[in-house]
Amino acid sequence: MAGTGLLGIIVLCLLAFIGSTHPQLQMNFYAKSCPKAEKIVRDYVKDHIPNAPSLAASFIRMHFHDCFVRGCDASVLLNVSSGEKNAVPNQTLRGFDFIDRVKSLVEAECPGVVSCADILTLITRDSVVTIGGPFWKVPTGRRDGVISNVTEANTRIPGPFDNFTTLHRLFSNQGLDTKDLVLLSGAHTIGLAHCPAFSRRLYNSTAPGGVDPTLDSEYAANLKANKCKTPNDNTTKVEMDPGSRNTFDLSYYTLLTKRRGLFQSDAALTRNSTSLALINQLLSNPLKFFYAEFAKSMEKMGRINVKTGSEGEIRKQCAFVNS
Ligand code: HEM
Ligand SMILES: *[C@@H]1O[C@H](CO)[C@@H](O)[C@H](O)[C@H]1NC(C)=O
Ligand SMILES: *[C@@H]1O[C@H](CO)[C@@H](O)[C@H](O)[C@H]1NC(C)=O
Ligand SMILES: *[C@@H]1O[C@H](CO)[C@@H](O)[C@H](O)[C@H]1NC(C)=O
Ligand SMILES: *[C@@H]1O[C@H](CO)[C@@H](O)[C@H](O)[C@H]1NC(C)=O
Ligand SMILES: *[C@@H]1O[C@H](CO)[C@@H](O)[C@H](O)[C@H]1NC(C)=O
Ligand SMILES: *[C@@H]1O[C@H](CO)[C@@H](O)[C@H](O)[C@H]1NC(C)=O
Ligand SMILES: CC(=O)N[C@H]1CO[C@H](CO)[C@@H](O)[C@@H]1O
Repeated sequence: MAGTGLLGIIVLCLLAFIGSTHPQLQMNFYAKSCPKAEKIVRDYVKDHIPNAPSLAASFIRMHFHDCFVRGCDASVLLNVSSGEKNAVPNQTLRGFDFIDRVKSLVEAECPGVVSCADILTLITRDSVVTIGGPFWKVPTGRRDGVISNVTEANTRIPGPFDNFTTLHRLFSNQGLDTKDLVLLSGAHTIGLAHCPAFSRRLYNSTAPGGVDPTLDSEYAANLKANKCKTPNDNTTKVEMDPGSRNTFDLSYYTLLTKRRGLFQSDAALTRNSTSLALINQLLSNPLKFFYAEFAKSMEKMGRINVKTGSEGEIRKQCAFVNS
């Protein structure tokens, strides 16, 4: 009898342990509940991104913004009047309609099963792979949040004028370290930026001529002559990695070492010795080393404060919480 009692206690402890464990993301979480989900996403991306490769940049940035505010829970996709989309850093995001189309296809296959948070994470990875960039594993099982708060987005997402200390603090708040900061910033090897993100470096520095002395003077002159021709041009877009904005290569890091990083936040990465050493390490290794390290940091970012199990919900439409 004593044996049964002990067994009972062990079983109870095990049950309590399982109950208290926060469910983890897992590979192919939808294998039983919606076996075609990941393939539907992948096929749509493979069919459509080649005609719109610049969306890959928008998606990886959107995923980053999502994860930095209340975890990777698709809160960035919500259309609410004071939501994250309204935050300053969000005003230049594109591709919401693309996500809505993928969600509709997945909903048609298995209604109410696959989260928008997972769909955004998968679209991001598949888009980057489609433009020839790195592959990373995307375990799934994220659930969607119901809160999107513009103030939180503005305070948690780093900005282009932030110094190294601030960047380090904002990443550290998310459980990301200096290595993650350097690697994930490498996403600036693709995509575009609007002039207001950097034109104060061209016009508004206290140095003579108004040009930020930490920016290569030839590059600055070129940007002023051909791109951001006035201090308040809000519409012109500039390649962050000129000449290879759809190619996921190492040239972003090369530019940093030539003082041609576009934002103050890019330039800041060369000003801390730990961070600079990481940049040099990436540059002295083959591209596949960067890809492998980038993959690890992306996987880590994709796990930030995820909602799992019974937390949150599975949204029916990515732009709205379920009523
Ligand atoms: C380290 C702090 C970061 C800062 C301060 C920052 C800031 C910015 C800014 C200001 C833009 C230009 C937006 C515009 O004017 O349209 C931008 C673009 C972009 N960012 Fe970042 N970013 C950071 C980190 C990241 C990370 C971690 C990722 C992804 C892993 C990322 C991916 C991108 C991409 C791909 C674009 C181009 C978007 C497009 O072409 O639509 N950034 N970033
Ligand atoms: C959500 O808002 C965006 C613009 O902010 C718009 O393009 C999109 O159509 C809206 N989505 C829905 C489902 O209303
Ligand atoms: C948004 O977040 C801020 C900062 O956490 C908080 O002060 C504010 O009350 C929140 N707004 C809403 C509408 O929840
Ligand atoms: C970095 O920026 C923050 C916020 O603007 C400021 O308080 C801090 O003094 C700056 N740190 C350095 C080392 O410049
Ligand atoms: C330019 O600098 C002045 C004074 O430092 C500041 O008031 C103004 O807001 C700055 N403008 C821009 C676009 O950064
Ligand atoms: C650009 O945006 C700034 C700040 O929102 C505004 O003050 C300025 O008038 C705008 N410039 C143009 C040309 O629209
Ligand atoms: C570089 O940043 C790290 C944080 O990543 C900090 O501990 C270190 O003191 C910084 N080094 C210098 C030289 O500023
Ligand atoms: C893409 C997107 O949703 N952009 C929104 C960002 O915030 C501004 C200001 O509220 C909105 O007008 C945009 O629609």
